[in-house]
Amino acid sequence: MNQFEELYAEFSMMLEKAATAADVAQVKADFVGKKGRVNDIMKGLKDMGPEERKTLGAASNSLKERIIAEIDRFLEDLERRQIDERLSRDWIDVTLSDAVLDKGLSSAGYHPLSLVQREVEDIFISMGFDILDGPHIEDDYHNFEALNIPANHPARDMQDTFWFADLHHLLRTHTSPIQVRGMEAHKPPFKFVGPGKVFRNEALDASHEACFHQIEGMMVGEDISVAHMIHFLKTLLSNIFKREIKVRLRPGYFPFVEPGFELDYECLLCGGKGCSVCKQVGWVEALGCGMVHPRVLEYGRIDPLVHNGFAFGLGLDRLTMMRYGIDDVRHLQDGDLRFVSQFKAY
Ligand code: FA5
Repeated sequence: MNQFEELYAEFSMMLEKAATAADVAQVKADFVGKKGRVNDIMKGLKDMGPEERKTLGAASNSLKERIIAEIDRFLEDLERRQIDERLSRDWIDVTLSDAVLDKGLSSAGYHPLSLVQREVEDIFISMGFDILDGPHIEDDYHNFEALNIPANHPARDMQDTFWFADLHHLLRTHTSPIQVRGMEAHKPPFKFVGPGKVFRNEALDASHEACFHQIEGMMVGEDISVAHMIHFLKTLLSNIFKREIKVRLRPGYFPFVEPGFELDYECLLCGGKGCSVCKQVGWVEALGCGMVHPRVLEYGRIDPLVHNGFAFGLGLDRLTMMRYGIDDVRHLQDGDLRFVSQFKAY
């Protein structure tokens, strides 16, 4: 019987030294494995008398059970210790400010276009506008026809379109189809803005991208006037720039508005002196706008004798450039982290 106690003591000593699960597996094999020490004793039982064999057999079985139970307990303990150790090493205090995190870990940030888009949305939300969305892949009807641009109308050439092979679907060339979808979904009075990506097969330069961003706006009700439109656009610009900036409104042609206007900013990059962004003219086109054409209201199943409204389509990339003094629209989407990481705060 002493032999069992000695074996158990030896086992305990070996187990205490085990640092990993592999060490424990080795101890287990050495003591209770097929070729282990306890089995060696059991093999010796066959040469003994029946009484002795019975007592020693029971004792070696119970030793084996004790050892296995001890190993299981040790493994559980080992796992818990390893988890505790990892937790004390790998942790992050999510309440730390950006300033502290920036010393070692980098935190995610917003793209300048998203920052400006959110600012514009917040300003319109505060004035009671809803936010609508629309698909990037549009059909001819929503992008052109319902906006009073029938097939073969020369205005289709104003925007170079990426068509799909079926010649019926296209990548939307402006956010104006959101007007059509807005009218389909809502009864007047309503007012909403709809931001998003738009696509045109354009020659690229400092102020022209092929994939850029607009935010559409539309308000329909009774007795809406150009004065309402100017009020909302002025409120937008003074909130975004937080100071008076020079703008000019001039007549502009869009088949879906009448009368139509274009609004320009004085180029904030050169102060109006002339640069590559404003093509040396001192002004940058900000948006197109006007009073919704009666035919467009009819396409939206709104009676133009009862209701009228205004709409605008604002270029978000150029607004972002003016807001942050960015001198080339192509910086916005070339994926250079050194550029985007300058804009983090909201
Ligand atoms: C339109 O897209 C009309 N849908 C706007 C509109 C809506 C008029 C509702 C009336 C009523 P335009 O093509 O001018 O219009 O584009 C509007 C604005 O998008 C421009 O003023 C400019 O700020 C911006 N923009 C146009 N083309 C580009 C481009 N290639 N890259 C970056 N911004 C552009």
